[in-house]
Amino acid sequence: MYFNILTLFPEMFNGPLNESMIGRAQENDLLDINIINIRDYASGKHQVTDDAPYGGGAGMVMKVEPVYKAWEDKCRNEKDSSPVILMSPQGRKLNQEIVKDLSAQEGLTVICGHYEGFDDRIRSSIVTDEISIGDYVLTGGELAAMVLIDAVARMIPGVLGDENSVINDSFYNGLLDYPHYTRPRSFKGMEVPEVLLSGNHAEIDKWRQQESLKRTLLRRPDLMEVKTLTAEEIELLEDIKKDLKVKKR
Ligand code: 4GX
Repeated sequence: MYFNILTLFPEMFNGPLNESMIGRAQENDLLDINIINIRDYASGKHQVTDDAPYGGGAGMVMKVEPVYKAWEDKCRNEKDSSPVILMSPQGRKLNQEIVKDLSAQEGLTVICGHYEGFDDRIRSSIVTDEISIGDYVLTGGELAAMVLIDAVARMIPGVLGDENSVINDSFYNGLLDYPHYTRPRSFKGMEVPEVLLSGNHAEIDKWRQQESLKRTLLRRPDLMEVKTLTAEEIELLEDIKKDLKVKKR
């Protein structure tokens, strides 16, 4: 899979995407990240990329032509109609379902805005999707783009060493992850749950499923409302609810 990133701050992408899993994925040619400097497409001696807003008011607006020219030169492709995503707080809020859908694409182009915003004609000319990483305001779209790339790239087969790690993810089955433990068995008086030491894999699976359900119910009840539960999960959930009532008393 490839990513084209249109940005005014190409240097920002150097660290995060060249380390760890995403770094390895690029070395192994599973992932190709093309950083495109919008400033290279700005005209005039000063290569200006922003300007004052029509109608007045504070702040600067990113000009449309440099972004359009960069996209035309490096991203427009007859063979591939990959989405052009604008990172913005006005986009649809990113979640694992969107991440999974995007990972099925051959490539993605991601536009990172700075300043107060873009000339809106960026939207009407090239943007096909607008994504927000959450309801808070960043200084630019670069960090948001890196979050998106990281989440999407790890879904590409082969990027994570162990294919199971995606299947066991938080959210993969719509529930939060269960608790994990490793050595030592005892740490400052806190013990690893007995069942995990039992070697009984049916019991271990059941415990993990139950802990996933319990965490989701207590921490993210909003996720429980949208999830369709299996008969087995409904049964486990009844036990959990009974157990929680007993503890309250
Ligand atoms: N999730 N920002 C983009 C500039 C901007 C404003 C409007 C286009 C249209 C953000 C977020 C985010 C701050 C990135 C404003 N660009 N991006 N930037 N939350 O807050 O994605």
